[in-house]
Amino acid sequence: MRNVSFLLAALVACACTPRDPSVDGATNSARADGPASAPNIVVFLADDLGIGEVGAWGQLDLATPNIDKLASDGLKFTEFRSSAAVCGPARCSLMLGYHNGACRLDDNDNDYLRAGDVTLAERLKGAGYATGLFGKWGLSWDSQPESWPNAQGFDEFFGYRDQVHAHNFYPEYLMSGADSVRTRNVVPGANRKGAGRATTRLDYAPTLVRERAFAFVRANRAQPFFLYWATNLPHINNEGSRGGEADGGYEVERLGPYANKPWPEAKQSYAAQVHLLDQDLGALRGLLDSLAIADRTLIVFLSDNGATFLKRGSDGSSDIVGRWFNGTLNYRGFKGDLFDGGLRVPGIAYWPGRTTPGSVSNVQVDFADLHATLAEAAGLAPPTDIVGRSFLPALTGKGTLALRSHQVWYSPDRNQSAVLEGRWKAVWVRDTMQLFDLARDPGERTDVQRTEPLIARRLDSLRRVEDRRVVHPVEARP
Ligand SMILES: [Ca+2]
Repeated sequence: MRNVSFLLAALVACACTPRDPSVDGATNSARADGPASAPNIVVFLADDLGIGEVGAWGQLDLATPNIDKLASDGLKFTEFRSSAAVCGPARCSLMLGYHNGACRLDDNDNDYLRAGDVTLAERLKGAGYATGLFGKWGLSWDSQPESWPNAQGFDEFFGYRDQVHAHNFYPEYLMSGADSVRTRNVVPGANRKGAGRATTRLDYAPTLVRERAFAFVRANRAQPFFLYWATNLPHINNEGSRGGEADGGYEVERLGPYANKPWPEAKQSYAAQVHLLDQDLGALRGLLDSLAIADRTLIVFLSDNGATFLKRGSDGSSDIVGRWFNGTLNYRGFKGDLFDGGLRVPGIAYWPGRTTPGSVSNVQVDFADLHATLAEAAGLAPPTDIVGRSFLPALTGKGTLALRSHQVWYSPDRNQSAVLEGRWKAVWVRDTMQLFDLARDPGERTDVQRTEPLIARRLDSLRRVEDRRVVHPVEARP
């Protein structure tokens, strides 16, 4: 009898062990009152927007009234960092909840998501959400259908599967699910990923993406939805910038409020892209209001990395775009760097009735933590099988924060790594460490290893532990 009981217990234990956390974990831990009480979740992710380019962070030359309004209605983060200094790995961390070294991709396009990976979309789908991705994915290879958005938890997808394709604002096609949808644009000499510079420009991709995102919201107004709006604004069209065109690769239909500014056209065009991004956010909030669902919708606004370093100037200048509007707020470095100029992003959360209007939080969090937070906001138990930790109490003021003790970053492209633990940040360039006291030196100018040897040793050992999780070790690279 004892043996039978033991066997029965073992069988029950086996039946309860989640094989696929995206389904079982979600079902087991969904709130008792079901998904009907769960908020809609919107992640509005800008592409290469610098923290200093937003009015809520002090910008005066660019107007971002809708982003600013979101911040004054909700919660503004002063220490939100991306999980990576470039697009792909940042998005990977949001989807999988790992730091970028432990994610599939620790650089753009150097890997792709696998069927067994559990994305945020899969978790939310398991909690009863309709899931839609509109804009840029960047986590797949075209040859690997298991990595495509619809195989990674998204019911609907419209936009760019490939991040290089997303450089092009007037592409000849966009992806709708697994299908290619032709536009009226003509891009002579487009590369195999659809990148290039259009000569016939009739269909502006951000407009098409917005229309599909809005259709998704309207169609799912009566049930919880997860809208991941990953716009490619205000990224540059890298290929489009190489011919010395006046817009510098910042492709807009019109210069809007910046047409009469005494700036080079490239700078005007970039400003107009930021304007469009801001308008899109405002239009989304208008739609949520008109559908009477704004009060049950959590909106998170972010950029995917720091202000860009790209040098573009139609006048032959070698401007760094991130300097046009002090996009890094004088933090050190730009996109691509693991100094704070590459990592700090404008982060805002607005959840009516939960976040306090006009509040500010200094929690040190990143995209992996957002993954855990949004899962918990959806009513799921905060995932424990990832690196990220939920900061939901920072949004709601309820519960106890249990954040990670430290954060870590890897940039194989630049041969950099970094660890942040409270006020202390270590950055390695190749194998050489620099240690900074961000409380005294937020610009990361003064190496304090000599006066703080114990802290240097501790951060070094923290990174060595994290090194063991890295998917693509530096030593293995050609
Ligand atoms: Ca980016």
